[in-house]
Amino acid sequence: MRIDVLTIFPDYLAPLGLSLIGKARGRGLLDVRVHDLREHTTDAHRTVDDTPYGGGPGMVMKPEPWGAALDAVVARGGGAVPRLVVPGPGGMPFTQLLARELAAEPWLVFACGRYEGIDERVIEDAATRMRVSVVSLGDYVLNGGEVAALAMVEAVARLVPGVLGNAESLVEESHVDGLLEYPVYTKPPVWRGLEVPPVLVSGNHAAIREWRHGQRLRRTAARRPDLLHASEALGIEGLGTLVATAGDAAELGTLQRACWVSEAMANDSLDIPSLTESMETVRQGLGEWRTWVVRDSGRLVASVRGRVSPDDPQTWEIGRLMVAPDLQGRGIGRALLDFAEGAAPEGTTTLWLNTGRGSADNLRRYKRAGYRILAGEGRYPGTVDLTKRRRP
Ligand code: J9N
Repeated sequence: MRIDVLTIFPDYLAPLGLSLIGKARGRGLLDVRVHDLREHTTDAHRTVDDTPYGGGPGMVMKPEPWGAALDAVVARGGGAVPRLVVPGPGGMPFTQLLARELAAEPWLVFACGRYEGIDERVIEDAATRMRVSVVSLGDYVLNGGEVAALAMVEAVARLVPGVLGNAESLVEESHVDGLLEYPVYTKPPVWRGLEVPPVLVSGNHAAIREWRHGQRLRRTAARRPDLLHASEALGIEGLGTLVATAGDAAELGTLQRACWVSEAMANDSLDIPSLTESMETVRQGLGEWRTWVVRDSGRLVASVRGRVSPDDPQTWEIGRLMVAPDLQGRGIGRALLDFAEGAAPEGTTTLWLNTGRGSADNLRRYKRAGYRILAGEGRYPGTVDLTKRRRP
């Protein structure tokens, strides 16, 4: 892989001569060339910046040295065309996914800007000849693109086959399966009075696997809740404490109107209790069913309810399963269904629920969850009943 870096501070990239990247260069796996942008100036002062048109603070990098530098690099490519990466706080986020994409390219050019940025026409002009990506390392401001380029080159180069030796295994897990890594320990077994978690020296490999997975979940919830599915981040596990009360009725009524519009459309009918019932009826339902709500920062975003059937003490009825429209598709509904099933009391043998005959999405989800449609009309006109054996 070939990498060219254009900068007014070539010394900033000196670390690329060290460690594994340096060795990979020595072994011919990486061809990294750092160029001084000032070599492409034509005035005695080697000027690379000027004041911004339209006013404002700071200086802008002049287009001419950049145009000449990029032309010179591309001219030495023997007809090949590089992909241009421009570090900048306004770019697309640099992620492990983008690192993998860049690692598959034969040739990258990094254009490191300083000051308030590079004249936009440089990017516009380059884009007529090559793929250009403005890429941000994160939401903070650096003095220039050099440190960002250094980080990106390292993240990309280590993915190039052969760059990492056998000793330095490819650890990508943290940002591949979406959870942070578990904590690691080595000898001595006690250090400054702190013990290594006993499970790690137990020799019980199944227990170690489970402990590590639990640590990954805890860490991710604590440090990076944004990486967890909403169903986990919202703490569905703790739903037992979120039993709805009369104070939730207004929000529940509002949410169910929003959630059942799609059902009205799927069944070509507005005559659906969840859509039309009065707030008084919603409140009444709270007395007749056990209702659970999920709140996200105070906002009621999902709910489900369950009860032992008034007609059959062996049947656990589940109803009003709903997730706010903007949070659907994240597994919250499935988690809530699991939760409501798990709340079925000892002695019940059948799980029961009901949905519109035309509610194709619901029917698909319930079938996938193991429910089967009962023959004939459901409890309400235009609906079907579904049941599933409760696992003991
Ligand atoms: N992520 C990021 C890039 C930058 C740059 S590039 C050139 C100046 C500042 N800051 N933060």
